[in-house]
Amino acid sequence: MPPETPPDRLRPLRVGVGGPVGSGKTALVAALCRMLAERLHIGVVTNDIYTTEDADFLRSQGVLDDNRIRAVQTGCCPHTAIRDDISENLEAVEELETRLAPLDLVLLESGGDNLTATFSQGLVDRQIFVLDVSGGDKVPRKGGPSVTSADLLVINKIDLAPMVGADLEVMRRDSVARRGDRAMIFSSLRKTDGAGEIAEWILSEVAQWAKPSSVRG
Ligand SMILES: Nc1nc2c(ncn2[C@@H]2O[C@H](COP(=O)(O)OP(=O)(O)OP(=O)(O)O)[C@@H](O)[C@H]2O)c(=O)[nH]1
Ligand SMILES: [Mg+2]
Repeated sequence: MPPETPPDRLRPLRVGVGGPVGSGKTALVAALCRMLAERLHIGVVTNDIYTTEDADFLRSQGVLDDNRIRAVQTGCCPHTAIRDDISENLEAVEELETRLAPLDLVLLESGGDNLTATFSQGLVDRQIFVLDVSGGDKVPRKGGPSVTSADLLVINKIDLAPMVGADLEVMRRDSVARRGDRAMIFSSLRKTDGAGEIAEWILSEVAQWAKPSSVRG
């Protein structure tokens, strides 16, 4: 059985998952739900511009009970709905948190966007930015607020690196130059355990979030 949410925190950890179109955000959310659903109570909010495609996909994969997944149709640029007018996303997150209480973790996937996209700190507590190698190994070097300041940078689809001529060492070097010692993980979500390291990162953040404030580092 997943643990009870500790009384110290009034709500679960909210983690935003952003990144360019098709980089693997939904694949990551699906993998995390599969790996963590027995240990944590999880809710998911997805964002698409015109459809409910990502929520439909997650439901079709059976990664969580259907009622734990909510779709927001932004109808506008993805970053607008996660940064400028967060009201619809906040309503969806709060509805899940109330209806499914107690939750440990809410994953909120942004619609695919560009390197300027970041989540409002009023909406999420941690941000994961997902790049993939097929955009070219120059992308971390291009920087931007997400590459620079996301709590975790994921560089996904490393199985495709030889096919697209992406040099992972260049990506690592440029990420470190932009981010210093902030977390960065390479992944291939084609592999069954491809999100293992990312799941460990989430578990550690949830544990830190749930600690009594007297011992929180
Ligand atoms: N080869 C390979 N394909 C991947 C990997 N991760 C995801 N994909 C595939 O990439 C495609 C896009 O993945 P999604 O998870 O839908 O990407 P997304 O970022 O959610 O896309 P949008 O929400 O449309 O921006 C899908 O066909 C995935 O199966 C990976 O690590 N390796
Ligand atoms: Mg998606």
